[in-house]
Amino acid sequence: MKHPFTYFFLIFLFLSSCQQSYKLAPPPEPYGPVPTEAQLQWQRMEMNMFCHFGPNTFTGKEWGDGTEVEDIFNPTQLDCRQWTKIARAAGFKGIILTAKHHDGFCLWPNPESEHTVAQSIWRNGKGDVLKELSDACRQEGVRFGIYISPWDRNAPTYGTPAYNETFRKTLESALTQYGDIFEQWFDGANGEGPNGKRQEYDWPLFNNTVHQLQPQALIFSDVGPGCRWVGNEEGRAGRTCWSLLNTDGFTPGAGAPPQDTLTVGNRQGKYWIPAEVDVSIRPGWFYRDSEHPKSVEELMRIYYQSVGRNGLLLLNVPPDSRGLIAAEDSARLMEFAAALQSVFAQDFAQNASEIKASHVRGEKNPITQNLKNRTQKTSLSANVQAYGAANLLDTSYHSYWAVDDTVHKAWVMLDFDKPESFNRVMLQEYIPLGQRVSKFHIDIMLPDGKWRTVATETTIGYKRIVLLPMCTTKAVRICIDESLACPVLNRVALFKDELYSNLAEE
Ligand code: FUL
Repeated sequence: MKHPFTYFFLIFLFLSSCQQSYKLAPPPEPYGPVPTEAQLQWQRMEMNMFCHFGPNTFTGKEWGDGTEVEDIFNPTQLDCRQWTKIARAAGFKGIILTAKHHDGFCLWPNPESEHTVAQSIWRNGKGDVLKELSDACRQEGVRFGIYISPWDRNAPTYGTPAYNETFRKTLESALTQYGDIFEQWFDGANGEGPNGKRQEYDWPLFNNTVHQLQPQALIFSDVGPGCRWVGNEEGRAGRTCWSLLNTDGFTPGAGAPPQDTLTVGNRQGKYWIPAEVDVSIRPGWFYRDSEHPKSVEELMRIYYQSVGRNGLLLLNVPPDSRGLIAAEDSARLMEFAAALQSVFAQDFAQNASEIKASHVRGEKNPITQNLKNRTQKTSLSANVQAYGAANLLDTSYHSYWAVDDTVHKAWVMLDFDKPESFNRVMLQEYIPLGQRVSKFHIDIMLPDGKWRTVATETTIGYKRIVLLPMCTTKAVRICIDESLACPVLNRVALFKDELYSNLAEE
């Protein structure tokens, strides 16, 4: 007979193991800077449309010099509903319009300026593009944003302190008449005005005005504070792309951090300022008959290198001089949308029979979750329900796989009954808790049971789509190798791009 102490000891062990699995570990604390609710909503829009429209549409210039006569702006068939319908059908969630480009011409009757639609022949000076587009956006369920260039080659006061106040009033006029604005786009360009002088911009005044009048609007500039320029106009976020940026001591324009820093962001940066990737579907920002839209393949490359690299894609589709998006561009956008649909319609990770995690928050041992009867959750411990790797496969944004705070290296593995083929791996970090992962790799299992590494990458962020050669395998493993705090992921998905399978990480 065993010593009674042995029984006590066994009972104690049993009870403590029960406690281990039934007591829910608290969720991970946020790490570092995190997005505001508005920044999170913005990031989840993923693709927005940019519209460059104004006197340049009629003169064929990229930068008007401010001397253009107002009557040159005369779109014969303006129909903003056509723009918003196309935007929605193509999958864009918002539209940003150049309300005032560097030439100073305002697409709305701005009382602060003598160089606006009100002075033009268009609709006898009664037209207002901001009104028409904001109404069309509301009708179509697309969010509305405004680009206003502080650089003004027409304003007589440009280059004097008085201009900052004129610009503040200009903002006030644009931001108070057209409903909710989701993004205020500030161009950092700072050239000379009509009197040959440059302006010293009062950025705190401009930003405060936006914050006051449209508190939910994100301010875009080279340095944010809502979102940042990605540092190029080629449609390319960094293969490493942090949503964090150090901006103390920097300003938009010439005072911005180097462009490659904007492309990559700052690991452990001080502020959450995610990257926005602005690029034009055409060679220029404004419409020209002689130019043509990019191919679907190029648009897919841009998608993978923007949305697929933790950026938001702002694709410029410039309306023509009729005030319509050209048929060629519209057709190209529909082909692009169809290509995206063909890739992302089927997630092959959903066919997995099991998912195994090296770690699950609050659990001592690796956990395997059978995916065949996922509805039967009752047999799972509270921790596995809350933090298990099966959460990576549901489409609920707020459920995630998490590990203990001390664990910074961990893997998840998907097992299939029969081999699956895929060439795109989509990963998402649960960014409401911060951006954490700084290095990961992907392995596939070879027929002999050995693992082969098919990708080694760095950041994930809101979304990372890794481009692989076509893989056919019965098991795939995502290994987090380095993370600034315990990794927290909310999605793993596997897709097949057969049309543009030649696109690779570069
Ligand atoms: C730049 C401008 O100079 C271009 O004309 C264009 O508007 C682009 C989006 O931003 O800074």
